[in-house]
Amino acid sequence: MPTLPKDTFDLVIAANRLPVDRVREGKRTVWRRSPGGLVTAMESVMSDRDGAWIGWAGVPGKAPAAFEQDGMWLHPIGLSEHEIRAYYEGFSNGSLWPLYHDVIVPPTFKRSWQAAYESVNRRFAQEIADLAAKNATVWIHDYQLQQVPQFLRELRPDLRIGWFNHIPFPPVELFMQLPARDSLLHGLLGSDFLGFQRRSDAQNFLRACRQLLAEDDVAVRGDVVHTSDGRECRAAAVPISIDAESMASLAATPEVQHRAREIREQLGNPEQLLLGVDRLDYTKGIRHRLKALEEMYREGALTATRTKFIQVATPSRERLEAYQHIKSEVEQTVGRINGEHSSFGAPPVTYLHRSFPREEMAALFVAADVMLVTPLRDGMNLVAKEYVAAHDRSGALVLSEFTGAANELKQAYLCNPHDISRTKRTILRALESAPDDRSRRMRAMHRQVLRHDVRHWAESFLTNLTVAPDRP
Ligand code: ADQ
Repeated sequence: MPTLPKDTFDLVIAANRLPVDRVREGKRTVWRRSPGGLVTAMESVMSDRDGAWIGWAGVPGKAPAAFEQDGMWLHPIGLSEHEIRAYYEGFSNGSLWPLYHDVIVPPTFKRSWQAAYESVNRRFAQEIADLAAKNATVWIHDYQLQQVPQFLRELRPDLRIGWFNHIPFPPVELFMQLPARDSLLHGLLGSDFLGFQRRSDAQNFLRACRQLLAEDDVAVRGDVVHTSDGRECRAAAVPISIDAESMASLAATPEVQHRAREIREQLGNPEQLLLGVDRLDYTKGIRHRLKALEEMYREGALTATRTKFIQVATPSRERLEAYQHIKSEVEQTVGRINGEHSSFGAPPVTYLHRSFPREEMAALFVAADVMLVTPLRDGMNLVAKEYVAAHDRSGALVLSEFTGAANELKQAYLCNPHDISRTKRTILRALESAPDDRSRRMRAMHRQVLRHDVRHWAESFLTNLTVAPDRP
């Protein structure tokens, strides 16, 4: 069993998941770094500090021993099968996820889920308290850990505590449905700084504090909540981004460029190639997108031989009923479109329900003339930013107004995915736009994403946390 390199750390990251996956290599089980920008962002801020990351290892049972990987100290948290069902699949993804995404599907509330959420949040707080050095900085991530700041503050008042919400924070009219609403607000208020994807998310949180908490408990002034124990907690927007430079340079490699041409050839060299890439989640608007495309093929606005569509839908949360439901709906619609419009060996829609390496994702982005990002609600949407990073002048982005990304990528072809008729017109506009209009839009968005990358995000979160109002 490895020994701790030192007892405590100046920077502790806590997220539901560790940034590694357990995989089998022959007879051995090894840890492999999970793909994604969060790891890159954290690496960039951990490189000059002593950093540790606390999170669930992704498998039920006792926590494996802590270990070091890529210069990060990784400290697994154990979750029992019951806790996975109640804290993670239940309260986090059955209650909070739908509630925080505009109740696209109805949330389910169960008291036993809430109890498990609280007890897992206490465990995270205890583990952080044990690992954090005196006056250390703690960065907690996402909706699964909203009570950790308060529990941690009770254990370790010396720490500087920040929390970042990767998903939207709902309007108070929806948030107030949550039976545990006061506990969650008090939980978050244990932080010095709360980061949100959009200004409106931060405003929603502040409004919830103002309307739902007793006046002798808190006072909200501007973007700061003053608590009854004399502390201050500030809430602001710090929009997340991607490792844009690395996506841009990967997309420019001869291998990826070659693979992009090959993908188009394999599809019979269509005149136009459309692409969608999403976790298979009901928030992502995949059904609405397919409905728009189905009507366009049926009405002849799109021709199956000339315009092809690739939908990559990553498997997600497959034990939950709402996810099984969206999966079968998507599969039925793809089957219907292809059944009606395919010629031999040449379906208009290619549906890929699996994960791909980064290189293949980059090749898909490069190959696509138009990227369709149409969520009904999305905290940010990194896929939109990845597509824009992979293109500096070609390509076009159709982007839902309900994504955080729409606040920054203003030159996209913006759409309301609920309005199928206008979404169809927007897709056509993107397909038919003049090359210099596309190029002007793409250049502006490319610059924006390269300037505001994931390192910029991590640094600005930590700066906000460091300058957060001093505690008494
Ligand atoms: P997600 O809902 O997971 O994230 P998103 O922001 O689009 O959504 O990130 C998905 C990531 O997975 C992208 O980097 C994408 O390239 C990758 N990916 C998707 N399908 C893949 C596949 N088949 N193979 C390989 N990689 C694949 C949550 C919130 C978002 C917020 C992010 C970050 O819901 O709103 O943007 O966190 O804060």
